[in-house]
Amino acid sequence: MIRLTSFLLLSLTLLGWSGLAQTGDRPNIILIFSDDHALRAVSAYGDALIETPGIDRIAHEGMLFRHATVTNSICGPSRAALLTGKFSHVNGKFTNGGLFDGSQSTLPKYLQAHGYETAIIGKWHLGSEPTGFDHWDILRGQGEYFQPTFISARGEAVFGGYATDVIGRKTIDWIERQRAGDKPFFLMSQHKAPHREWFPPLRHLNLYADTVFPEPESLFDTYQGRASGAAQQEMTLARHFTDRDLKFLPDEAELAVRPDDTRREAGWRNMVSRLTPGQRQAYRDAFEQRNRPLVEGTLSGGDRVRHIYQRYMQDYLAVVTAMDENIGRLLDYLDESGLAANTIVIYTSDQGFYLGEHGWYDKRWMYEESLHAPLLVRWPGVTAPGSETSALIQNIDIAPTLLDAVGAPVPEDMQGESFTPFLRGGEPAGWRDAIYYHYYEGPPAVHAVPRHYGVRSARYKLIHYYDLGEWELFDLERDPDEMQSVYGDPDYRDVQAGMLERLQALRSRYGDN
Ligand code: SGN
Ligand code: CA
Repeated sequence: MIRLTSFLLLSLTLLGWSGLAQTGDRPNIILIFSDDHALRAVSAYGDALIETPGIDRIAHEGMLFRHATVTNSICGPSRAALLTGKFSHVNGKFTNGGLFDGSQSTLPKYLQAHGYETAIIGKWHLGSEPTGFDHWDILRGQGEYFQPTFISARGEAVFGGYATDVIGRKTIDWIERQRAGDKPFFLMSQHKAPHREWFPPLRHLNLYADTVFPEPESLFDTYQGRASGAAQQEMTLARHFTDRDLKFLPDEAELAVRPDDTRREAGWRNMVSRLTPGQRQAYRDAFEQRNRPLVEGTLSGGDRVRHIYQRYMQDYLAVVTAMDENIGRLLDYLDESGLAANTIVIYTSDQGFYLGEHGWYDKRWMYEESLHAPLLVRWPGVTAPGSETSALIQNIDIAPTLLDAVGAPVPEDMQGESFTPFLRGGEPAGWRDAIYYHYYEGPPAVHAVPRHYGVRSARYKLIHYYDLGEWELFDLERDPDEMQSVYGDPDYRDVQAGMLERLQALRSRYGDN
């Protein structure tokens, strides 16, 4: 792997160096990116709640990463980390608020300089206008599930249909008809799915209506044995799951946004008003009976939470299924068009998600479910089909990996590492033995998860909630569900000291002060 300073890179580009790289062997790259996709909702990971044959194909024909982690488990910051190959404190995108500084050097810009045609379609959610893309066609803000508004260089336009299908169609359409085609391409196909409030397409409204999903063991977590933040968050199925999440649709007369609506209420009314009256009726028909025990209050305590959990899974997983169908369709298209053999396909998400573990939905924590994201890579002729690794990977590694994979120099200031050696079947010596994490969107932001940073090794995890002055230490081998912190436990004195040292070493290595 070659590393060059960004200054040198830019100079080479200005000198027309990129124009020399006109060989035919640079593969196309398609990065399929979703929003909030938990590993337990990808069947390739095993023990999953549903089958995802489309996504699984990428694993069966490529490599599955068991420990792909994010640097900051929230939407905008994850996307910024992926684009720049840098932590939030370096790329400046700490929370979902504020704009991403698009003047920075990013993966698509480096690929452009390397002779690639670049495009992004779907959810962007970085506030500022995309830079580094020859073509961009993005959802406005969080985006809507039905009849979504897209923004492109030509302005705003509403597209009829279900967002996941629209993004799937636009993706294939760009590859087939819109791109110039005289260069290899880099395409980011980015789904809104399966983000809250998990609106399934009409064809799947009842898909899982009769399925009883297994409950996670920690569904009724009491948050003993951990720092105080775990009990004080606002993301429980029991107390914070809303009528919106259950799909209690407002009456037709209540759809218009009102002056006194909060941002969230306005967002909800906008979302619902995007459905046609017929679609809203189909929603009411599908969910009325299933929601009745909750409306009528006939359930209480654990039974009520169990019912909410099942309702949550029905919708979340139906949304995943629709996305999986579109991913399957894209892979079929690559086969039919003959592009598959010379195209790297990656599937990942901006982070994981809680599917009832600890009694929760949402993400943000450094705990396993939201720290991990699915990561599957198919690189025909290079990566062995059906291979997998447990190496500790981070989302900041994706940019250096892709540059390395196509023979482009990896800029020196990227903080991630290329994991192409794993994709080529090797086990590189000296690969990182711990990852660093920092989450910044503390209370009063939605879900009230305290700010924290931490380190995770293959076996242990140390977390510091610095606003609370509290710590947690988990032994993931003995306590994979992270139910009992052993911070301060004399049996773990040496482990704790070692992890503290590693944390400090990583903070100083990455310059997070
Ligand atoms: C919305 C959601 C939250 C979610 C954030 C961030 N509420 O505010 O539940 O945590 O987005 O999500 S909603 O009722 O409006 O859906 S992120 O993926 O964009 O980071
Ligand atoms: Ca997200």
